[in-house]
Amino acid sequence: MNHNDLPVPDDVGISSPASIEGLRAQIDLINDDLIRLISRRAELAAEIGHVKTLEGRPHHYDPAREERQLKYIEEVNPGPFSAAALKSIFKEIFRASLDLEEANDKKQLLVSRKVQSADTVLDIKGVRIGGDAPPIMIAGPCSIEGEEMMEATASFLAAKGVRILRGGAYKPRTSPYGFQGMGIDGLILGAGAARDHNMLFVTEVMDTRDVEVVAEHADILQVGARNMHNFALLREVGRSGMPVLLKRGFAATIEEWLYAAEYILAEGNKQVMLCERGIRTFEKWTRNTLDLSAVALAKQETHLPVLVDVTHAAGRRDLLIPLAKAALAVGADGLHVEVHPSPATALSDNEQQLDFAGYEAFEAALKPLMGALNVKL
Ligand SMILES: [Mn+2]
Repeated sequence: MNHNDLPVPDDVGISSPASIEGLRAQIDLINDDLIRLISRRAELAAEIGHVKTLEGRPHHYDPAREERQLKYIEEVNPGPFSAAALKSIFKEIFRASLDLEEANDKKQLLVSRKVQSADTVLDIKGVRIGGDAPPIMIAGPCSIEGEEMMEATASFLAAKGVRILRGGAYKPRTSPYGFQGMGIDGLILGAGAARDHNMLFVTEVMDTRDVEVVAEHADILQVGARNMHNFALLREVGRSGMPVLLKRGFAATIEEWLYAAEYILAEGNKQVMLCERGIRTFEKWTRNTLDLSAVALAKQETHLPVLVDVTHAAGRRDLLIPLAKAALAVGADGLHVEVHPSPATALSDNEQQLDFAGYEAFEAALKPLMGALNVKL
């Protein structure tokens, strides 16, 4: 018996049945290393995801980066795996990492119900919006055009129990030659009319430079559909600490809309109302397509009040009542409708604003539904 025949310990044998155990033990150790390394890799990926979100990049998938990594893996592959096999293993790791990046990050969104399960209820000078509060009505002209028309509208709406008066002083018009609004004079008129009738005043702010002056006159700052992606403006209205009515962009996904709200909340301002106002589709018989599933989803995913602007959704008066009913049925916390003493002569949106008689019919049709919703079903 020479020394080669000496019994060897189980875990270093290579030809006895025990040697399989030995190899498996080595694999187990490698698995431990792999788990540790993959987990470390996942932590880094999640960190990258968070940075991307903070930079306003909701889409985390970066195909160019993935392509470069796969190319590198192919180049340094020592075998015995084929390049294709090794790449498919890594693709699985990439996919799991991306899922983690996105899932983790969504969990941390301040707008999410995962962060706050209870509804946010705004209380603006005693006017409650969201949660168990009855649906609210925001009404008023598209544009502020003068003192008389604002006074007439505010007086009419206040008598109807409307607590929030709208009116545009800065108008984002499709054409640069369209009526651009009265500016600061409009703010003064709108705020004055609202104050005289114990109403809140909401008006759009379009420019970061105007946030301060609009905040001086308005009770609620509106960020319009065309500015939903204006991240500097979102941050600025966030910093203002004022209640914000955030309209959904007409080509914005629900996710982009919620991220826009996140910008405001990230500045420490939780007083945000979301407002669906119709999205652009292939349909031509309506100005926009009212996306009611977005209302239901936003209610489900976020704790913020969700309103529906029926005026801009369809862009036609004959659909206002059915769309408003539908909005309340899917859980909208309020409605937004444009009312003008004389829509035919209005300087903007004259095709779709309601006159006083039209508003009376609108209100009468909705009252039973809004009344029913006063009691939490
Ligand atoms: Mn309008």
